[in-house]
Amino acid sequence: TYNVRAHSYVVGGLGVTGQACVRFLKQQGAKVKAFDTRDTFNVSAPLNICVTTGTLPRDFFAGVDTLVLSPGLPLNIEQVKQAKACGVEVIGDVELFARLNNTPTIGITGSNGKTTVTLLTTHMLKACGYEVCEAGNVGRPVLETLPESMAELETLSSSLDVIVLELSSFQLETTSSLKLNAASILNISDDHLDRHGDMQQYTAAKQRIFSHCHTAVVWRGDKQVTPASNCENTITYGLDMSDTGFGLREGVITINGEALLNTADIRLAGMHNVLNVMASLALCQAFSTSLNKPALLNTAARAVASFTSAPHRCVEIANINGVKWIDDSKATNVGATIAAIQGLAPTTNGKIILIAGGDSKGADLSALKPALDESVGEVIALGKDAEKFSAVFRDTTIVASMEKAVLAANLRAGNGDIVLLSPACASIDMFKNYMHRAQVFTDAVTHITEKVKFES
Ligand code: UMA
Ligand code: ADP
Repeated sequence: TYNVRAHSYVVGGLGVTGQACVRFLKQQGAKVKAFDTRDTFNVSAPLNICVTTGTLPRDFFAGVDTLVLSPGLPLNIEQVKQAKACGVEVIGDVELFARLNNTPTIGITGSNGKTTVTLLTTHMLKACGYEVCEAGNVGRPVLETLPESMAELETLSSSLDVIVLELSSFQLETTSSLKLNAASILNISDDHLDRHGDMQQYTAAKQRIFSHCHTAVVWRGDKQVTPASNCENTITYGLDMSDTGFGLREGVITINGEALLNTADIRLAGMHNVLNVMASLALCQAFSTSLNKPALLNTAARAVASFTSAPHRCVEIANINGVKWIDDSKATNVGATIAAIQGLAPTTNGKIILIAGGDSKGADLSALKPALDESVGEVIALGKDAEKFSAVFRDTTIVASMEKAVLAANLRAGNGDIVLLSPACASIDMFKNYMHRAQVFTDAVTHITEKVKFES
């Protein structure tokens, strides 16, 4: 077994992940120091270790075995090169977790739907009576799911029955020994190419989720999500009728051809969410078969009715004079925005006004064109890559701020229309994060609501 105490670590980056790594390693009695590439950063509690910023001294990695690198830091930075040149092993927090974890674990990756499927799968397993915890890219660093003391780690004791991990391509890139009872790549569309170079490398990072996986959950709609490595078992799902795995027949989700769940019971909008529900059901099924536990599909299916969307994912925030204002700020890539447009278009007789833009992370926006041409009346674009929208859609107006975008949308929207904030881009060029972008949007919309009240 892997012995943390026997190693000397450097933690690279002191965001949420890095701080959790330092706390964990110190608790286990390992030797640890850290660097951050930024001059200033915030820590939630004093770390009481040596932290170096900027360029590292030449002997920084002397005597160090392992660099635990934060997911936000690319592998090609100078500090990582320096570590590798000194023979230091470079891993991420998920790999460290993998070497120590003994609790059955489910892994979820994909360009879109990860958080929804992670939270829904967790919700279903809870309903089935399991002690379950979600972690990873969803927000809670994975190391926080391990038992606190070395003694507990060694006696394999954990209070959890199952851990549900949301895994980003950044986290998978540095992971090699993660054993999963069930895993899925939900879908693959253009994202994070500024980090991964091209689609092939981005897909390869995601495929690492299947390296040591018992049962793969596979969407029939895209060949790229089929495991490249051998898994013992496969469960498939898709929106077609199918006698095996999960399928759809006249608005009813089926399992091996038998009716399981009416889609009318799903409280999330759009066909992409029907896929997310199927993926979650399939992961629960895969988890129970991997451990020879009793089937739990009916209980899991019943739990869908009590699951509502996580914030900032296609949520209606206001309805002013017959205009619906929708916050889909979490749509940080093209695939998510296409899903939002296609999911909402059938729900309106009016037009969709799309507020989009930000940092496109090197993405090709032309994939948006068919959805825009088919269902969007106007685009109001903002941020670093606003002009890229003008290139794919004729009726694009560029504005300088979110407040101006909301004012422009309000001028153009009439009864029955939808104003959709679904940026297809990251927020970091103008906002702290996608939550902050949503807040500025909501405040601007509230401002309009108040004006309407005042005037009438
Ligand atoms: N940074 C530096 N220098 C450093 C350290 C960080 O410049 O030395 C910058 C990074 O380039 C990045 C930011 O700081 O812009 C945050 O990076 P980080 O690695 O410190 O991030 P954490 O705070 O540890 O949060 C990470 C995930 N963030 C990223 O992968 C960017 C969180 O996912 C995740 O919830 C958390 O670990 C716990 O596991 C967020 C995310 O945006 C939600 N993920 C991306 C996505 O979903 O698209 C991948
Ligand atoms: P992630 O964690 O992968 O970013 P989320 O569940 O947070 O995924 O959803 C992010 C965005 O993607 C939201 O805008 C949501 O409407 C959209 N989305 C969710 N599921 C899917 C899917 N299966 N296919 C395409 N888009 C999706």
